[in-house]
Amino acid sequence: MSKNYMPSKGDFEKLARMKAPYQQTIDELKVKLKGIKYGCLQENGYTPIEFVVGRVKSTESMLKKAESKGVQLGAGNWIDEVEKQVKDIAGLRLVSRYIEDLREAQEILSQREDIVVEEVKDYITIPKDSGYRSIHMIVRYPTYHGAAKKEVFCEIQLRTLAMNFWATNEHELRYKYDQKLPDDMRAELRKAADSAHELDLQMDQFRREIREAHELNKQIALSNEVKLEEIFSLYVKKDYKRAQELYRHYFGEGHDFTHDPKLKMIDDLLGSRLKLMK
Ligand code: 0O2
Repeated sequence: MSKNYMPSKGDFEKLARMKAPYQQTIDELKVKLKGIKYGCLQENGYTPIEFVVGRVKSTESMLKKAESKGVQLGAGNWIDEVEKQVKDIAGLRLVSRYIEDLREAQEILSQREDIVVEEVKDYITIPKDSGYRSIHMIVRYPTYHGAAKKEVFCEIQLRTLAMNFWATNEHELRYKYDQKLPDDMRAELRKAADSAHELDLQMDQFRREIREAHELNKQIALSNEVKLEEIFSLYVKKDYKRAQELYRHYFGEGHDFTHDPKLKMIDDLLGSRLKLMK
């Protein structure tokens, strides 16, 4: 925080009021990002998003960054200036398994109508000097806080699990050493960042195979669903003989639907009734 400026009690109250729509933005966008995750899982059995976390920037960190961007704390409409200059007051982190998943998530976000992408900083293509890798998307998002509409900035960081692991460790070390990491530790961290990236590139090669397996499972589940529907419609029409024949033909005795709760329920109902019938 500024050496010369100490926010008054009134300033802290204003800053807390200013932050409220940012907290709301995080809450809303977290729900929306989880909507992408579970929608993709439902549709494809696969999601490019592993998990999402969010935070509102601490007042101290926010004022420090505002100062570094030239905001004169305490002067004129300085709180408005802080909001204009510090674009990560609301911050979300979207973590994926693979780099290609990050690109897919980035594409999905770029096409949404409820957020406007203002800027993208690609620290995967060009990592920071520390070794930090991530994609930062600065987006504009409309909140309806109270009666008024307010458009706020939000930074969405997209990281792989490996990038996130590295960044979390590095962040804590920086904190421990009060931002002044010893040179040898800085060099070791840089090496670790490159190793994490190497791992990401290796893992990307497995991604396609894993997705193909999910696609295959989806098709099997779909075709089983169609078969069960066919048997069910015969059962409803009281054509028990044909229903039994088809049931045996398609599934015999050796099928297992435990991995799919919906199919298992239908199968339990139908299978037990058909088996009881002579
Ligand atoms: P917090 O939670 O804010 O207190 P700028 O162009 O300067 O406006 P940019 O390039 O997005 O912004 O990066 P900036 O402002 O340096 O950092 C924003 C956030 O990115 C950081 O938040 C970190 O979460 C992450 N980050 C950036 N660089 C590094 C890095 O070298 N190591 C790690 N571990 N994280 C980094 P704050 O400010 O740390 O935290």
